[in-house]
Order: sequence, then structure tokens, then C-alpha cells
Amino acid sequence: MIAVLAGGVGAARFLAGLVGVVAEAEVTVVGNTGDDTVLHGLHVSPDLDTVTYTLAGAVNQATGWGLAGDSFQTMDALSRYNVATWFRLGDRDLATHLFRTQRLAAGATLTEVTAEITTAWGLGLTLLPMTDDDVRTRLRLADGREVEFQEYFVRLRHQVAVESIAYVGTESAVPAPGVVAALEAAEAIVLAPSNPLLSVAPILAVPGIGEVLADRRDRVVAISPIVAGRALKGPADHLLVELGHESSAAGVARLLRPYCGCIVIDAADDDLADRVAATGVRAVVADTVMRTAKVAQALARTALSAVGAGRR
Ligand code: FO1
Repeated sequence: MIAVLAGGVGAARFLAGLVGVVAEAEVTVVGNTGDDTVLHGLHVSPDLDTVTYTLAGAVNQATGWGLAGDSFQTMDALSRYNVATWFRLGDRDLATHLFRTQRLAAGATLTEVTAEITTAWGLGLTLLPMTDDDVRTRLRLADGREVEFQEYFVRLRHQVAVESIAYVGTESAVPAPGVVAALEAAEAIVLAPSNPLLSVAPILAVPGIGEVLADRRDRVVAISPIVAGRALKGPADHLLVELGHESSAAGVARLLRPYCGCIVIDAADDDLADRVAATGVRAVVADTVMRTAKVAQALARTALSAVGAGRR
């Protein structure tokens, strides 16, 4: 079984490639829930839904989130009441949040509801939230404001400098059922090309999860989300610099070094391979910009073989 720590659009694209290389039934995804939020009274789990919709072939390809062809009439109708609608929830996407909220209110765990949702979308892989407890990524901005993740990412369009990040709730959170067992049994663990500070770090911050990766780091391979110093999508590049790291494949390797023995870096960063190796993380150079499904599949193959879990 292959385990993947995933959050955000890049991770979902990688997973779409991975399931072209290994059977879906062989894949267990541990999804970030630090981006979760309650809006209009509904529990939204963006990173879990992005994985679900992408692998169901239903995601809005242009944005990487929400449902293809969705409408936003409910959002437009809500704006009559002067409520905040900057977080665009599509009319069909709302069904997922209505269902999740109703099931949680009935006492189901997020793990249980996520299994019901992925089954309803016909997914063959297992998608586990990192925890069933409330963990929320919160950011202190350079101007002193403290904001929840989606306010930073969507309302402020991450165009503000960040001073620090907190994963609120991790001190009392426990890994969701099956997460530790999957990570301990996995033939390989992949840190998908997600924002190391906003998508991977919250998962590693859940007590009991980071420790397993540290113990098994020779089986853990990361894929750098930074190519030639830039993030392909989102704030990872300037965020790394604002928090004192280097916005490069080497900076990502240094950050993830306790958890992964190997990192796949883009061909554009071939010249960084020695600096990556100097951090104590083995560097494997490949095309990591998943322009097509074929590239995503080749990247998945490269990542698996880098930790001895190669497939034909
Ligand atoms: N991202 C945006 O930039 N703008 C949005 O209006 C937006 C709505 C949205 C609705 C549902 C959902 O599952 C995700 C949504 N996202 C939106 C993306 C979301 O902020 C990110 O996918 C993650 O939280 C970070 O990876």
C-alpha cells in the first residue's frame, strides 16, 4: 500500500497520476484538515473535497477546487442578506457541505463522513482526514492581524506578509483511526507537492503522525512544490521567505528533512541537487510540472522507485 500526505490542488493532481500507476485500492491518502472552516453554518473540508472531486473526474479543472460547471446562484442570493460570500461555494458543491454537516451533527466522525462521501463519488482509494479533532491553521500577519486560513488564502488572496503560523488544536488532537496503521504499513509514503507550511505541516503537527514519518524516513519521498524558486500555485514561495526559509527545492528539503529521506526536484533545479543532498535528503531530478496526466504518472513512478517501491 502507498500512503500519500496531501493537501491542495497540486496534491490532487499528483494523486490523479499515482492512480494511473498503482491500483486505487492500494492508495491511502491522509488529507489536511487545517484548512477546514464553517461557513453559513456548514462544515467545509476543502482539501478533502479537492482530492475527492479530482479523483472522481468532477473537479473544476481551471481552479482545481469545486465542481466543474457548477453555478453560484445560492451565493448570489445570499449576498442579498449582506453575508460574506467571498468564499465561493457552488450550488452542487453545497450538497457535499450540507451532507457533511448533517452527518457530523448526527454524531458521525469526519472519518466516517469522508468515507461515505468518497464512496458516493466512486473513489477506490481510501481518504482519511489527518484527525477527527478540530485543528485549524491560523496565521499572524506582519500587520498584527490574526486570521483563519481561508481568510488569508481567499479573502486576502495571500497577498499579505505572514509573521507566524499556528496549527491550533494539534496539542490535543489524535490521528484519525487508521492513519498511524497505514503510515506504519505503507511500502512508501509520499509527501505530495503541497505547500510545506500550509498543507503538509498541519498533518505532521498532529501528535503521532510526524513521529511515524521520522521513524520511517527512508521510505518517505517528498516532491518539491517549489520549482526554480517559485510555487506553481499559491503562496508557498513568499511564505517560505517570510518565515525565514529559502524559497527553493533546497529550502523545502531542509524543512522536510526530519521526515523524508528523499525529495524529487524539478529538472529546472538540477543545479541544486548537491545543495539538496547537503541537507541530508537524497535528490532525484525529474519533470515535476504536471502539465499532463502522463507527466503526473511519470512523476508518481519516479517518486515510488526513489524509495524502492517502483512499479513497471
Ligand atoms: N479558493 C479560492 O481562491 N477562492 C474560492 O472562492 C474558493 C472556494 C472554495 C470552495 C470549496 C472548496 O473546497 C475550495 C475552495 N477554494 C477556493 C480553494 C481552497 O481555499 C483551497 O483549495 C484550500 O483550502 C487550500 O489548498
